[in-house]
Amino acid sequence: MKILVLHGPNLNLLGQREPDTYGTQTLAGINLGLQTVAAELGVELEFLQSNHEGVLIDALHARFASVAGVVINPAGLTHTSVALRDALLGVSLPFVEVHLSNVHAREPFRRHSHLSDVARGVVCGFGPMSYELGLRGLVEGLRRP
Ligand code: CA2
Repeated sequence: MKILVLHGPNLNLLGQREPDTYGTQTLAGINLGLQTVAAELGVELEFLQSNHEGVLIDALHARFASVAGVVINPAGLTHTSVALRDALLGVSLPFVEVHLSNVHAREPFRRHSHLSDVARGVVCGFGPMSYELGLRGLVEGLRRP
């Protein structure tokens, strides 16, 4: 089983800026931690980070036939992107939305997500562990008969 892990805009800066909000872990470190969980679960991961909405959408179009589901941190696109929502619905892939920070404890505009109501699940506020919990939840759900 292959899972696509998508990281949205600015997450390439992790570990270099705003450690009080997003922690000190780099994106490479998060991906490495996810690889350990994936090995335990017996699944394969494919990673992509992009600062461009269209690149993320193109990746969904290109990969939907070869992956079983998606773990996505849509970053700022969470709160703005109808196009990303349409793409996730369009490819009919089960996905989990994850956030490092607790978006409900921050500015009011972060409380709305264009994706949450069509996600299998949403995990936020646990730092890099949000991704790991999201991956575990997604795979467990996909394996349930
Ligand atoms: O908490 C999260 O994971 C977010 O998805 C992060 C987004 C933010 O817009 C969402 O509301 C919540 C921002 C990602 C920006 O990442 C940075 C990392 C380091 C330095 C600056 C930005």
